[in-house]
Amino acid sequence: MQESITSLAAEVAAADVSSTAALDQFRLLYLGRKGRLADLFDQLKTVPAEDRRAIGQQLNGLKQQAQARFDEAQAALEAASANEPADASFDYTLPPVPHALGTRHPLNLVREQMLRIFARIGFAVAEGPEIEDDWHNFTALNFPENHPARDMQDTFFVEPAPGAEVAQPHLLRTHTSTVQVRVMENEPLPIRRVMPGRVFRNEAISARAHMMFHQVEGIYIDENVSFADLKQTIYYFVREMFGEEINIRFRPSYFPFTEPSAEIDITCLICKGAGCNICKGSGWVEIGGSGMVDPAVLENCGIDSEKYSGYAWGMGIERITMLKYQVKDLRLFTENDVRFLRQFEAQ
Ligand code: 2NL
Repeated sequence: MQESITSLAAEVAAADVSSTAALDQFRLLYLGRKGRLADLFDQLKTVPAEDRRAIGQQLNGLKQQAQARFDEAQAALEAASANEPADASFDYTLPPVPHALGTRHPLNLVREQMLRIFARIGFAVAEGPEIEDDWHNFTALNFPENHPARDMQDTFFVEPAPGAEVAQPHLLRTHTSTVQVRVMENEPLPIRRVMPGRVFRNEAISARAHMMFHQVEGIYIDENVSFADLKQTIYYFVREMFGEEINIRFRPSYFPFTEPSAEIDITCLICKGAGCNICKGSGWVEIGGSGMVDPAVLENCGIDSEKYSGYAWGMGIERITMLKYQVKDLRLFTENDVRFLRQFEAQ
């Protein structure tokens, strides 16, 4: 041990510290966590107890010596570089290289546009967790116990931490209605809110399906709310988003949480209703779903369904972005190919 310390001290004193690279090497070799000094400190425990104190002091001395050498050399190198003459061949009058700005992601552009439109008619934003429990994602929303969406094939379930006690299954939310449940449970009436956010489904990724996408859902609950109010709200949104000449159509449908329920179609943006391959000849394209909130859902969230009624809707941000910008493949939104992203509005 004694010999190792003496020889290392000699090495440290003689080591090359004349350049930044050499100094870096010095730091790694002698001072680093895996360096030679650290090795010797590790071996200290093998030294007989009666010698340990003296050897320890020597090692500390050596460490200080190495650190001092490093500090001095570093200061000397810095001083030398400050005195270096400027590169005479460099033309300081050249214009600077422009700094390329990024662009806004199309989903973000459309999300904000949607929220701005709904804000103008009184809908404030609410947000909530992406990992949810069974109650907020399914049970409160009137999904029966054996509904296929509750299957592992359709929903990502989250394993509890080892040893954790969980009262109910947890999952990645499959819709942002979870946030609407939280708002109905916690906020005073009337409620007028929109919920943007990520949702997850257990699907194979393709041009038309993804395991992660974005929704904007909305909900309005008050006394005497009717389906006519729902239609007018959606009509206003569609006109603001897509233009005056676009019409809407409600198609009867089914969702566990609304009754009655309707799919929302708009005039095909490509052929303006004449019929083309995008709308499969019908002249209409679907942008989301909607309906009157099922009284059972209101009661589940502690709202008196005799006194109050409401409407709700859900739209996919990807779907609306694809229609608006004629994006043909969902995967473009997550691949971050700058040739795609650069086509959208600058920051
Ligand atoms: C779709 C369908 C919809 C809702 C979402 C909702 C939420 C609550 C209660 C009732 Cl808390 N309804 N949301 C209603 C109807 C349709 O989304 O196809 N989305 C892309």
